[in-house]
Amino acid sequence: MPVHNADIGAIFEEIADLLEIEGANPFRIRAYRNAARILSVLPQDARVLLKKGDDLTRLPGIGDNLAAKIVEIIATGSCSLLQRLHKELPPAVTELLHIPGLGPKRVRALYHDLDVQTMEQLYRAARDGRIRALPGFGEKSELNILQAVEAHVSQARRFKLATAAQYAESLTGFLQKIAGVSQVTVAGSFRRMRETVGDLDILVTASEPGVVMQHFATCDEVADVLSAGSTRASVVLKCGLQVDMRVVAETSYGAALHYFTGSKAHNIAIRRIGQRLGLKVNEYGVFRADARIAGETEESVYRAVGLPYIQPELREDRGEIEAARAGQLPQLVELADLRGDLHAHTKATDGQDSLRDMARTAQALGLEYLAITEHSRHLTVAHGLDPLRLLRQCDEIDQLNAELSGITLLKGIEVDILEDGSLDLPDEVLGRLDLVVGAVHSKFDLSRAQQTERILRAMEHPHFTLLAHPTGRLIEQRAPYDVDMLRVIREAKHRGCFLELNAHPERLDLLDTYCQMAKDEGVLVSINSDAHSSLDFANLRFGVGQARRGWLEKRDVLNTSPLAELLTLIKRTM
Ligand code: DGT
Ligand code: CA
Ligand code: CA
Repeated sequence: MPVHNADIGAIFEEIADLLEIEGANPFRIRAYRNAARILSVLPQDARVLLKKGDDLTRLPGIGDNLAAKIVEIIATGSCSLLQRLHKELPPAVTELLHIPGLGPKRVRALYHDLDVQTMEQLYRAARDGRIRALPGFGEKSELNILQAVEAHVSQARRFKLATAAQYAESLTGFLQKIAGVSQVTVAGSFRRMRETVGDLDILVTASEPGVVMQHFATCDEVADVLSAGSTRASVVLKCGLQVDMRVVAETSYGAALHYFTGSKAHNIAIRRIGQRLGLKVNEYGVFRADARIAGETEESVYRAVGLPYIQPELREDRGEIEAARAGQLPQLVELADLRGDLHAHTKATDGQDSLRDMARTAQALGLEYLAITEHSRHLTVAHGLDPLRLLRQCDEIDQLNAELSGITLLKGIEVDILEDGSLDLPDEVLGRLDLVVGAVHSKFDLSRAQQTERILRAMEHPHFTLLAHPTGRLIEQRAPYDVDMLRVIREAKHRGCFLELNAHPERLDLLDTYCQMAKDEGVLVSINSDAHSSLDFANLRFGVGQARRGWLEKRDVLNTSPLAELLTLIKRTM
């Protein structure tokens, strides 16, 4: 089985952890961490890029050294640097870093002085009172460690949707090649496009279940078989992701798909409706007494309980059943509805590709327009643009637009919203652009009132068009900043501005519940890639998934408008 990007990412993450415990150069550590993050959600397989002869240093965050390591890992499945580090420090030690309050220094001390290498040993050392005696520790920190280990053990790890997709797609391909297999579907939260996935739930129909079970357990991506029966198995992949696989009969495929897609709350609500109609709904079908009346397709299950088909992304028991009953289900937006992308970077700042390459790729994907929105000067780490460089880029865009046909580049900026709500570039410069995307990149910890004021003030700006990644959260890494989103949305309505749904797999921000709020308040949402390379447009599908979870229809999404209409919509008159 192939090495996935996420596997390479996991190796880099471990290298970074071990280097950190060793006290290596912070820049070197950060390079590995960045690369790990990027690879864990990168939609294109590095292996495939390599086979095509692509230069891996094109990937964001990948220099010559890391590119060579990727080549090595793809070729050999491991990395000599990691092996060397493992000779100095045992592998399990890095897991200790995940305990809040245990930095590299303390982990090093625990290992050297108490020979603590695993979570289990850490727990015992704390419980037995051996940690308090170490220099730099005390009774209080020992107690904290004990509690943190307990919390850590009870907390199941979740995978980002895009990371899970790397494994879901290859497992699906693997299962499809087994003789006698006809349908393979990944159900569960993955099918509902939840932003994180606890485990994968795969349904298979096959003429010979035994053959499928046999092959599945021997798939070399599998690290551990938790249980295996004649038609179901649970395994843990090497990356730690659990997979539940079931072979089901064709006649109950729809019922099984419905059941295992969930959510549990949605299922329970459907089952209750069935009960009121005197029906039993389960994973085998819909039954009246002992007679099966539905189950071959999901549609048949819904029809049996008197409802139209409900899209998986809506199945959270958040009003979809009432809407279905009232004939008011939304016609959810689809990837093919997008006509353009309003947030992208080039190598003028921290992107990887030229204006021309970005335009060509967007066009090849069927987009009609692409806004180039570099960072502004305040974001020095991204080599943000000052007025002079921005205006120079505007000239380049004019020239390129004159030359290109079928795609229009729009002139924009991702301008920093400063702490006081002012924008990082002067009015007269912003006024020369087609659109201004405003973003909070600093001071995430302001109070709710201050953060809200800051953003409202930015929106009051005459040229402000679109609020980028409105909550600032990074999935499983950084909580959203505290902001009154309803006020922000109402102000956007009042000012004629828009909100972004950033499709980057680590962001997926606007959150689904806020999409619903924006829709209710009549504010259009723009689903943008925030592409830092031409490969990143592939992330738009995750943004569309989140938008669908937020009940958005084509008409609720700004960038489903054709160019002429879009230009009217984003023209600020105030
Ligand atoms: P996850 O894996 O935590 O991201 O979320 P899910 O939704 O994939 O949950 P999972 O894997 O535990 O179960 C898959 C589906 O199976 C779930 O969405 C609904 C169904 N299911 C699981 N347990 C129950 C249950 O106790 N009752 C009902 N009605 N359905 C259940
Ligand atoms: Ca699941
Ligand atoms: Ca499951």
